[in-house]
Amino acid sequence: MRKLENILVTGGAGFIGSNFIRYVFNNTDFKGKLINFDKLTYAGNAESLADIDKAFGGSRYFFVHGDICIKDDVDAALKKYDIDTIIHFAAESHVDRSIHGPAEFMNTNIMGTFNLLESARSAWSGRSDVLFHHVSTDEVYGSLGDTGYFFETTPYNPRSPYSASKASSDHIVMAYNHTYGLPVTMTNCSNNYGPYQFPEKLIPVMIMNIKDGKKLPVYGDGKNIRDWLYVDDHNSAVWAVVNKGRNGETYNIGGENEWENIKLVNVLCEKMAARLGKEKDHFKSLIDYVKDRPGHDRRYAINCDKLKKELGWKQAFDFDRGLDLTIDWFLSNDQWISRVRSGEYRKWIEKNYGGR
Ligand code: NAD
Ligand code: TDX
Repeated sequence: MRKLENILVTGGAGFIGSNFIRYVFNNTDFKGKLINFDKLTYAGNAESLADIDKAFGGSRYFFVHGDICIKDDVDAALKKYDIDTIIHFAAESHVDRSIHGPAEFMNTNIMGTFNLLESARSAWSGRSDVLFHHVSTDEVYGSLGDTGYFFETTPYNPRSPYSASKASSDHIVMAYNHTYGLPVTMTNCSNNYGPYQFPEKLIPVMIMNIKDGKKLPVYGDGKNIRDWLYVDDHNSAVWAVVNKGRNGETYNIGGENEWENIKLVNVLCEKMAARLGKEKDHFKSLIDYVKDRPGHDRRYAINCDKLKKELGWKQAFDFDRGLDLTIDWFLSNDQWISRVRSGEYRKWIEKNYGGR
């Protein structure tokens, strides 16, 4: 039986991690303590959880400014909070950045995960009431042609520095389960979207550029396909796996919602036009086909039947509703956006931690 009393969430100040923490406090019957362990890189913004900090800070929610690559940071947090569950979101996550600067991806995603596993192995020696849950991506499976799906059994074939670093970490996690008996579960998810996504990924880039009347950069021919999932649906799946997933198993999570990039950008243009009082096609003239991403994977599509059948999970947000929620969030959170864009949010770290 899993204890699930004191949870360490790595990367909880990022896009999915911050939504996950909010989901656990607001939508589940979890009664224990949750520790958000985050380095606060460019993608980490502790302000994204101001509401949770206000409601639960110091009693059930704690923030630790730490680096998964520094063993002392991890060991100290595991000990201080008597951690029995690690949910590992922390990573360098943006494919374009991995092409321009792969080193940090290898360090954080591979060595950071290895470091966490080592700390967990020594802190939890011989225990079976603990869990290391690893959050991964569908990109480890490579790229699909016009047909077919990624299953849990699909051989790994990562093709970008980002996906190769995530694939490596997935293998190391499973090796710790097989070799040392460390209790682990893993999830491989498709493209997420929703509130608090850092404005470098496709959907927030397009929403914000439309709002500002800037060009909309579509890579290559715009016909690459992604399977989009609302972030709360990812988080309900992770919560289900952490609670009920079988030890040593991987579960695919997907939206069953495939879109060509250019079709999605057109929908965003139309939804924004409706909100900003413009003609339906007004913003489409901003679409700008630009040089393709090197090694750009053509199509991702997830089969998530295992998760549905075994754990009874299903998506709760259809794409229309999820996009409306996302657009409305970005249109009504100017302060978060301007602080993220200007770098102002980083002053929080300077004030609280002397700028480390
Ligand atoms: P993100 O880039 O928004 O957030 C990453 C977080 O990790 C940030 O808060 C950052 O400060 C933190 N972090 C980075 N390096 C760290 C370190 N060394 N020590 C501690 N914290 C560190 O990423 P995201 O989009 O929220 O993705 C979260 C996880 O989900 C990643 O593991 C990613 O691979 C995976 N994933 C993402 C998607 C997606 O569509 N965004 C899809 C599938 C899987
Ligand atoms: O400006 C853009 N123009 C464009 O055409 C951007 C930012 C992206 N794109 C294309 C590239 C992809 O085909 O849109 C698609 C989505 O791109 P991203 O938002 O960068 O996501 P992707 O590369 O698919 O990876 C995402 O999903 C899987 C996350 O960033 C990963 O962390 C996750 O593992």
